[in-house]
Amino acid sequence: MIRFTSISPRELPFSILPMVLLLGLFSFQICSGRTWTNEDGKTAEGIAVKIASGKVTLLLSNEQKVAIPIMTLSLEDQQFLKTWTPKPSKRPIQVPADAIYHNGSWYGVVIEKTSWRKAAAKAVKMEGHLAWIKDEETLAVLTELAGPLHLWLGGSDEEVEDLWKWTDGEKITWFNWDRGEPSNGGRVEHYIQMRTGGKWNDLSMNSPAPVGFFVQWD
Ligand SMILES: [Ca+2]
Repeated sequence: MIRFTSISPRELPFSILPMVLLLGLFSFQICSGRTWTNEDGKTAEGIAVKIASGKVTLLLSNEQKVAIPIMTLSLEDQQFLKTWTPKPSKRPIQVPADAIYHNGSWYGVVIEKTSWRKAAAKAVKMEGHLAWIKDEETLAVLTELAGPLHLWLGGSDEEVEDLWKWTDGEKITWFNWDRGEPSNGGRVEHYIQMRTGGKWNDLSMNSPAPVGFFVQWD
């Protein structure tokens, strides 16, 4: 059961209204949001900032974020989302200026030869994480971002052989392995790299092949 926070303008205290109007001058995106309706007829004002795994993340006008299964929205809202591309929110301070925005996340490349583990730690230190690729669209974005570079991604099967997970613990169900991969060469290839053309390969922790890594900020 999905419940929207009830925030219809009628229920806002009068004292808040001038503030909302004032904020409107500075935060165009929030106020240009739409009214979303769920299957129970409940409504919420907000903007969609991300679409992933069948869910849309709404930034409500009270600044709460909620992830809602798209199937539970009204047909009109579902139709709207089919032709809509999430707009970037303001670039967070920790995200480098040359990072690119896609569907609710920012992506950057760090050129530095390092082990998968150290790359993962560095990405976290940068207040992000090694990038995850969970759909075709993100693959296309990162393939272009990488150009000819071989880079680490945030996925491994180091815990259980052939049980691939992203570093958020999510089981990987969509892959883009290169031909003949994953090969688990020497039985020590447990970490995913992206090759030129966006194809994936499993490599050992200290493989010298990647020249750097992708960082993702959500
Ligand atoms: Ca391999």
